[in-house]
Amino acid sequence: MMNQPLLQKKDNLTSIQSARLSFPALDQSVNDHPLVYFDNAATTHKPLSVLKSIDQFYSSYNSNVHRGVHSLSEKATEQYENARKSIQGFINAESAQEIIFVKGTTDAINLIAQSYGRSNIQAGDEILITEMEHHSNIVPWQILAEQNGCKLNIIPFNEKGELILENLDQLLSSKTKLVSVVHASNSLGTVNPIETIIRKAHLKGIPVLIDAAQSIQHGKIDVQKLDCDFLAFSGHKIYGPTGIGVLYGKKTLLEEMPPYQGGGDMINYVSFEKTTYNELPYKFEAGTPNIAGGIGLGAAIEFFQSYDINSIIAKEQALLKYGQKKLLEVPGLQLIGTAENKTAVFSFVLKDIHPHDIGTILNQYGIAVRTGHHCTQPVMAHYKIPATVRASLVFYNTEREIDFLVEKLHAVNEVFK
Ligand code: C6P
Repeated sequence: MMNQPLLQKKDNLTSIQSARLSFPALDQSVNDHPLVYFDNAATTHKPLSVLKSIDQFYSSYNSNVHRGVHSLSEKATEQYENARKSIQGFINAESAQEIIFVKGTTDAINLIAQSYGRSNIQAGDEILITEMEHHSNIVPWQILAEQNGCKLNIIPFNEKGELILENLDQLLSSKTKLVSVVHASNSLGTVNPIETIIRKAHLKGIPVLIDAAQSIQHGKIDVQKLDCDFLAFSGHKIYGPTGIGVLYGKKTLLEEMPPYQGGGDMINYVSFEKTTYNELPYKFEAGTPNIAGGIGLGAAIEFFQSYDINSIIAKEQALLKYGQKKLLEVPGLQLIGTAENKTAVFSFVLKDIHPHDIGTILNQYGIAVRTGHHCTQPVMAHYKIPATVRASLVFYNTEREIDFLVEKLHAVNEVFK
């Protein structure tokens, strides 16, 4: 079945189906099979327009930003700042000053922990997170707790992988100084009702940070409508480069926060007696930034916005429904994470076969999945399993690829019979 190419290039495709053609890396064979790339939650592939934007930067106007008066530096600065404006428009931030370029989601959360956290959260105070957080929304708070004696409080989830919010009002206590929650879980796929959480936290005057690493690429995020106080995402999960991401913060909060790192570009004036800091967003962007990354992320956002978001959502949800049905045809397969509202993430275990063995066999057929704890060990502890196999899909994936995965999972079962 899979001897034909996965994509019939001459088909009369609609734009959402032909999107796949924009990704050169998808058009290759791995272990003599057409690549089936199901590791999109780890990182997505990059469209040609993103690759070209990076190439153009380095091959024609490579220069440092915010420093030179020469033409190349001016062009680099203009492109880099244009990317910031594209991101502002994309998430509907009120000002481009609220868009801080960081390395990624992890970097953004650490920035909040060390800047906002150290100046606003004290010993005995609480930070409320959920049981399904990625380690990057757990460990930065644990480091803060070691530094200042604050505590972590946890919203649990049920067997389907949905947050249990009945006790939210009690969990939001007078000690709670920040809520930091994942929008979509990377290991379960669950999409959390962040609107409710934000509304309830705000009723008690508690700010909310949203980890949008696994949601930014699957829908429309409007930070003003959500009214979140901070939001973090990584460029590489929304078709952009690695090493670049965004921290959005409300200007009033960012202005009050001390810098996280010191160095070039984040200052206004330096003397040995007193140093003053630059305005937003530069106050939080010390040193030469990832210029090519920022420009590449701008191109990725433009690429993403060139599609109708409702068509992307519809395609991904159709893949989710199809995959849920087909995967359950594999004897002994158990889906981990069956929330009503979820992204096209299939985490599963298959009998007592080790996920790494399954991943290794699938790779022989050119199928790329992730196996392990997915940096969510508390989620694995909840289900009392060490690891899962995770197939994570985006809109360039196809039902035929799911069929091929299912076919090869039957083969895995045969191997371990
Ligand atoms: N999850 C995954 O395979 P960084 O590494 O900083 O770009 O993103 C961290 C991060 C934060 N929150 C969530 C919900 C995430 O999924 C991730 C990254 C990848 O699931 C790599 S572990």
